[in-house]
Amino acid sequence: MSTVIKNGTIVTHDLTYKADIRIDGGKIIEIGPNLSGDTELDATGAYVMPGGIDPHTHLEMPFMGTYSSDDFESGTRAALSGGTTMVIDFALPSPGQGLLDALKMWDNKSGRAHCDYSYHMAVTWWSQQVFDEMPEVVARGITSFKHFLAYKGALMVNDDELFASFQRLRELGAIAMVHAENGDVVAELSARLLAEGNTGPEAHAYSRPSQVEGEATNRAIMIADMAGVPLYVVHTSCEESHEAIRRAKQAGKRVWGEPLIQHLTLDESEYFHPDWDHAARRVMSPPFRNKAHQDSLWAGLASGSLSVVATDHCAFTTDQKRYGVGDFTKIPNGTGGLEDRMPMLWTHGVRTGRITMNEFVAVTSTNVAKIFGMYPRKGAVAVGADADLVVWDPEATKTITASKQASNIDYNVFEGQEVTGLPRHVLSRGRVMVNDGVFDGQEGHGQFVERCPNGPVNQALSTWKDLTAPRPVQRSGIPATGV
Ligand code: DUC
Ligand code: ZN
Ligand code: ZN
Ligand code: ZN
Repeated sequence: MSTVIKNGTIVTHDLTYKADIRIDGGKIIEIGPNLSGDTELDATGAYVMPGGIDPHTHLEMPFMGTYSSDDFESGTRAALSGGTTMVIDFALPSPGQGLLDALKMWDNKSGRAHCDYSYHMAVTWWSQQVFDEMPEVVARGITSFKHFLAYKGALMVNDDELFASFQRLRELGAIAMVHAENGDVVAELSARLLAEGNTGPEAHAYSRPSQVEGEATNRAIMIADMAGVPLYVVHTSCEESHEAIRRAKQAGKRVWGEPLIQHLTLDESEYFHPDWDHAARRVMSPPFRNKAHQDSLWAGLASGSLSVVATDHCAFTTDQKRYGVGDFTKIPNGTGGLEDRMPMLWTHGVRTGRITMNEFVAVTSTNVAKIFGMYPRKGAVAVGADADLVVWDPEATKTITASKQASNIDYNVFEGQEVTGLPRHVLSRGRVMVNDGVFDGQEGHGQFVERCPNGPVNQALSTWKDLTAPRPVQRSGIPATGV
């Protein structure tokens, strides 16, 4: 029983051409002219692209005294509704908890997913146990490990721990990831702001200036260089961080930056909105920035110095945001975006001419698959690849509104935005999950995707010297006698 997508224009990260696609057994089995199948999906006037992959979500995650309110069911329903066919979520051990124990917790939640998924493992503390459990995590196909340089006293790791973890990852052929903000400075600025009576959501932005991100990004890049591990910097939001990544790339280091659709399209003025709820709903880390930083991020996507557009989808209801009334440091950090990433990037990126269609595919899908060791099974329109596809209608429009979203929260940070470019059909391993714009998913259809270590791009940095190799001893430590 094959399915054929007919009359569309295929758009990949490097090619645009007219052809039909035949799918069977969840895979693409043929690409060519005039195909027919048992079921046909019409792609007239549409583009057929690899489904989006969002490498940065936090579904049902315990955080800041509560749980993010989208779980694997609502989160992946939101993803598919917007043309995203895979998510990589963060398995987050609480400090003191083993990595394998955290993985069990994530396995218990992810069974409800509509689309395929993987995890990154977070390293929220450092110990012999964490060191010992890392190989088994990699053996399970989880080949990327995230470190928080912020959230002091909770998730933050110090530089000695970071260096130890990075060296271990290099041995295992895994990728290091960082949330790059200087947690010590953020803690200091936050305490000062609160003492001055600056308790509202705008103080969240004051407490995390772009310098804290630039400093931490550069520090992580240098430590990764000394450890010899490739580095992926999540939610790159500012020029200082982008500059550090550009410089590293120019020096031949394997470092990638990931702007979020929120940072590309929303700015810091949101925090000065007179309505407390409006501002608090947009509190996330790093905070939204000014137009100059946004321009820097768009330039990075066009030039290739930034590689991926993600969401950091970590949604909290207004009631949850209100935990922080009177103390901005208690507002749960996070915003949603899973359903809106692709239409927002198409509208503000492709339709404005800032990026091409092929670059759109690269930054929403193919680059993610390549960096995280699952290309060409994912992120490709090619014979043998999983049939995770989106039939994209470039002229379809809607106004984004919380009342029609899949996400389990009562607002949307993009409320009222008109978008042009929407999925007509979305397929997950060949099963049609969105049909003519209507969601028709299947809870539990999603499968865990094992990823490869030592993928083609996962090599040590070009400047790497093996710091663990013995160093020559030049002379004894004792001065010669008679001097
Ligand atoms: N930033 C957020 O805003 N939410 C989740 C975690 C993070 O780093
Ligand atoms: Zn983060
Ligand atoms: Zn995150
Ligand atoms: Zn099937």
